[in-house]
Amino acid sequence: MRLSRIAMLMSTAGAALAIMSGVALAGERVLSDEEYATAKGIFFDRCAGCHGVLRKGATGPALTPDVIRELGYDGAVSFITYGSPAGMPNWGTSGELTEEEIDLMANYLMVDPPVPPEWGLPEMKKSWDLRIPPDQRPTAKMNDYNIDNIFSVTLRDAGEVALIDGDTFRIINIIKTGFAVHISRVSASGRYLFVIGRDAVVDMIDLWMEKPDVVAAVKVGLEARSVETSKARGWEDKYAIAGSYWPPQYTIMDGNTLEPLRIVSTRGMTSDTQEYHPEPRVASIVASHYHPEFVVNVKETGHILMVNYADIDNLKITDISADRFLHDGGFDSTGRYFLVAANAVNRVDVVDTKTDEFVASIETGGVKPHPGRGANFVHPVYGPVWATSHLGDDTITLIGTDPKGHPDQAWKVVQTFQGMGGGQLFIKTNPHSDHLYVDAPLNPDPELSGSVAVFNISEMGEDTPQFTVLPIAQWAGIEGGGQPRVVQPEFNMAGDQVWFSVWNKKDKQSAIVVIDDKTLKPIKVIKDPRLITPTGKFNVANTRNDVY
Ligand code: DHE
Repeated sequence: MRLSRIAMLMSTAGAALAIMSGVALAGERVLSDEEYATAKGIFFDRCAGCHGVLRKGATGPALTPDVIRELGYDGAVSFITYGSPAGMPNWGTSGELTEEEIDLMANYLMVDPPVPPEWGLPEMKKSWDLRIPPDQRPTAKMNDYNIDNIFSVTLRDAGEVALIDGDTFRIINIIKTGFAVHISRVSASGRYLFVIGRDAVVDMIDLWMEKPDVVAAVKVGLEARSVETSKARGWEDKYAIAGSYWPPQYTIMDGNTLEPLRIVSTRGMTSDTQEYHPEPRVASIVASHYHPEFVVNVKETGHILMVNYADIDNLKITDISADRFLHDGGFDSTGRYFLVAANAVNRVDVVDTKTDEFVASIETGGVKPHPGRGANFVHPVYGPVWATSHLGDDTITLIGTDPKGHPDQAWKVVQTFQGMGGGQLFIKTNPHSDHLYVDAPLNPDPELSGSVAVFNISEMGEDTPQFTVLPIAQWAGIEGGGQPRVVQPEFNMAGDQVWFSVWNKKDKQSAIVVIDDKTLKPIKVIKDPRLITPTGKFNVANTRNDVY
């Protein structure tokens, strides 16, 4: 019998004992094997990302049995059903989980979490699928697409990406990828697209093929969120890297074949109290433009690792102590400084990718900063700034990013103002745009989660800027109901159109709405039965060049 299974039985037996000894909470019961497996699957799909596989907490609070028993069965059911303004989705009232499933989850959380197995080189090598070796791939672009304006659209619950031609709005191909695919990134040359699933499957898509498709795939763990490729001069397309949530590690792969080359564990001590953490997950990863380095952000322990890949057999890692619970982030407009949200402590940390030094830790003034990659623009009063929205409230924060031209404001909060409400996830602009877009897909109010706020950049002053609300979900004309959430604004290559996903449940209609950035009017609604749960969209040119 496998160890995890024994632990599971012991946990279940422990809960049974607790119930028999009279400390059972109203509604609490022992789950059957089948129910336990279902609950384990739901936890992996819906909860582990925020709360951790071992449930020790990160973006969301710890959910260890002691915490849940304190909260009580009814409290747990209520939280899961209605969510919270601090960013917990309303799984019940949105129709995502049924009452039975919520009952399962409340009971599942009363017992210790199962510990998943490790995943090393033998497992990775076994999973490695080099479908088309480099010497059998096209030697020139075989299609007429303007590949720089292709969008890779995450079809979350289908485990697919849709490649959509940004010039014609036509779907080029729907490609099977890892389960609950998360993000796409583009190689420095712009030829290859890398996609990572929550199940840690990396797919490499060749955009030069007549019909772009997967040429290699590998599974780097059991759960993951980030993938990136080498971008330093002389190292373009040489390596790819993927960060795993479980096991907590990162894997450097050959950039042409995805052959796994080096695996580095991130287990270790927290940066502040220097205590051991068994699950320091790898959150965002970006590629330095200055050195042959990847910037690897380790969530639970708060380390920013500058991983120098110049000599893959003798990796040199600069380990920068930062705040705990690092999550997502992006570069400033010059591509030199990387700003990353330490979301559970309401801070943004800055590192200099030229000197490999820690620059600042900034309290954002809001609850749980969540920038995506953030938004860079020139503020009429404060000069170059980088903006983040917040998951836990309606705050939008601008941070000065120009230490030479505006030294007094550099790495300080220069302005905060309000968006539509809590549950904001992504903020975006473009060098060609005068608009700043902020979504709120996790807001429990369907009116707000179906809209986006737009601010005029040139009208920003010292006073609080006002915003216009665009009813994107309404423009999509969704038939058949659901709670379609508007998520992740993404510009086209020219920076004159903005794409929004209208993300509905998997058995409901979803859509992509494209607006004209100047007039703020819809110019296209892309609907197709194959567009199941669209979320992130990654324009090749913007993603490749870190334009946001
Ligand atoms: Fe994401 C980026 C993790 C939930 C859509 N998400 C990221 C990154 C991380 C992350 C670490 C940064 C990757 C990088 O830059 O290398 N996301 C997590 C979670 O742990 C979390 C909170 C819970 C989970 O279970 O996964 C989570 N994310 C979501 C969603 O529910 C979203 C809204 C829909 C979906 O597709 O799953 C979602 N995450 C995104 C998107 C990005 C992202 C669209 C990339 C934004 C960008 O502009 O680069």
